[in-house]
Amino acid sequence: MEIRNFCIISHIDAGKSTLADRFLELTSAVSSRKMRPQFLDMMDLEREKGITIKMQPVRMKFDKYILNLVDTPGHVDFSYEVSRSLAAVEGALLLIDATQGIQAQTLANLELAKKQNLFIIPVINKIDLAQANIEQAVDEIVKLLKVKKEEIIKISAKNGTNIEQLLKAVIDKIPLPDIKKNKPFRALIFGSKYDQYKGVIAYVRIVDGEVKKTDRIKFLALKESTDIKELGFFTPDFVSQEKLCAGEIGYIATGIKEPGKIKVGDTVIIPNLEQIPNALPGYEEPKPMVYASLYPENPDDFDLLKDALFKLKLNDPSLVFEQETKESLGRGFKCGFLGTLHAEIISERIHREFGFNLIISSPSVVYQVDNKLIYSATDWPVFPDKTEEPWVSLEIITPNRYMGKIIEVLKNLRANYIKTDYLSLERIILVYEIPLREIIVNFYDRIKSVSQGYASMNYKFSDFREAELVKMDILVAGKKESAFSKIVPKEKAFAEGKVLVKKLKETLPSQQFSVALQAVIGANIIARETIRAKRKDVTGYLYGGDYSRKRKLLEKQKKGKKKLKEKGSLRIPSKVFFEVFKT
Ligand SMILES: Nc1nc2c(ncn2[C@@H]2O[C@H](COP(=O)(O)OP(=O)(O)OP(=O)(O)O)[C@@H](O)[C@H]2O)c(=O)[nH]1
Ligand SMILES: [Mg+2]
Repeated sequence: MEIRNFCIISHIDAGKSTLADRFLELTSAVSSRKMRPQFLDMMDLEREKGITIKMQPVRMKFDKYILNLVDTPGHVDFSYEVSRSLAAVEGALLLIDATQGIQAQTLANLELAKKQNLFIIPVINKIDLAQANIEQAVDEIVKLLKVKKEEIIKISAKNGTNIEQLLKAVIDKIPLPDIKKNKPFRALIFGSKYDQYKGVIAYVRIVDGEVKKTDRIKFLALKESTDIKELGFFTPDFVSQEKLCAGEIGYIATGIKEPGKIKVGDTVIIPNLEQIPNALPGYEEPKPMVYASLYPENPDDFDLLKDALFKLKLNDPSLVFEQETKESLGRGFKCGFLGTLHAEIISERIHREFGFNLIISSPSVVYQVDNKLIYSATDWPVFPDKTEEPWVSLEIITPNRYMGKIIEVLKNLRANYIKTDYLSLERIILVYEIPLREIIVNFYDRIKSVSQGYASMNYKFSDFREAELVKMDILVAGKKESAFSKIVPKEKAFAEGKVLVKKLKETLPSQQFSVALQAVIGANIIARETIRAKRKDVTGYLYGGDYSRKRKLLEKQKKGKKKLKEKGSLRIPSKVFFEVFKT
């Protein structure tokens, strides 16, 4: 049987997972009884949020062909998933939403696919919608990919229009895997997952030779050897087989229980072969630019947190972490993420999949102080000499008519205008450079809202530049809550301090006593708010004018409040941290 390996790439929401559904139906890979929309979004979190977070391989059969499809996420925070998927396939379907045209991640993912020399099939989706502008999308694609109009396939993934035509194009146009017979076994690990019973499961693309269930395998970079517990392919469930051959995509369950022993990007070989093959090109390590500290709400859960992070890293190699200790919070981890959605998803997964609550510190970018990288406000020196922050090059794609409003948003954000490129007569790419911290929280939502959902953005790290930065601390009832500490540009300190204490006031539940909220820089208070005491009506049941008894009760309440305050028994619920960081 002949093999075709391909993935679907696009901007978020263009309909990749919906298209995968139609392929699964057409090839009868999933029974109609089990079918549900976005079938490959198997995590609860993916279904709730309506977005793909993990890439998902699945094997289908059509005529005499084996088709391995990899569905990928579209959100920029998960682009490492896309780049890993691309190394396992020979071709990509580049999906363009007909109501949106080319979007920022269309360009970014296309660039990744081109780097891998993949064959690209351009596809316009959502042609069923009244607001679809198919002609404009065609023009943009022709210009971008230098293809003929006729090569673009127009579909509706939702209604199932032209899906068979597309599948035939996959078979006709996407190159066969380059299989050289009789070469020693080599496979690339492009993903992995932890399973309680099967240990670490490596997702592999077999490049050369074959591997049998009974073989002993070795990971080249980490020099670890193991017997195989099980191997097979995805339907998308794991289906056990006797062997996997060159060109196939599948999994190898290793039985290894220690997560650090297997690495995505590593090459798998069979060790006792006479000739030891070379390592395959792995992946560039992702560079997290957004950092936040994670602490268990209950300090006794530290070991659970550690275990959770190691296991999640198997499923998500873009996560990085390092242990740290803070006086008020105990032991926790400084974690690096590819963006704030990534941080939110990881925290949520820890909570759900490992069952305990977390405190997360204010997400922050990486700073450079006196030529050293600083990942957390806690590590900020008292008297820094030279402070620098990361800048990115930012691309915003938008219809012309929203250009003014977008420029208005950028005006307040220390951004420098670079240039405007044209995708078509009506749509442009605005290029800016801007400090990363200005865009990690809320920025995308604002751009989306001023453009009625039509603008999209992408950014790339460019360099560190000098800036006047200071550390702002937050005192809650006089006590420093280091999870709220933040590095801010000096010129913005007042404004940001004010917003932060106000937000805290809105989100912190009121207490028996009044609570002062202060933003400070060193010894200077730059903003303050007070949460008024919640006065429980201890006198309510008294009738008439028994004034002395009433006073006595109030006195007693006052004393109680004082006691509470002295003990500092104010507990900040973890949801307050998430709320506050959305400012
Ligand atoms: N009208 C219409 N809606 C579609 C079509 N294809 C997908 N959608 C809708 O578009 C939304 C996003 O679809 P998904 O399949 O989740 O998109 P995706 O590209 O997988 O999204 P991410 O994985 O998060 O990047 C859903 O509400 C789909 O129902 C289509 O052909 N026509
Ligand atoms: Mg999806």
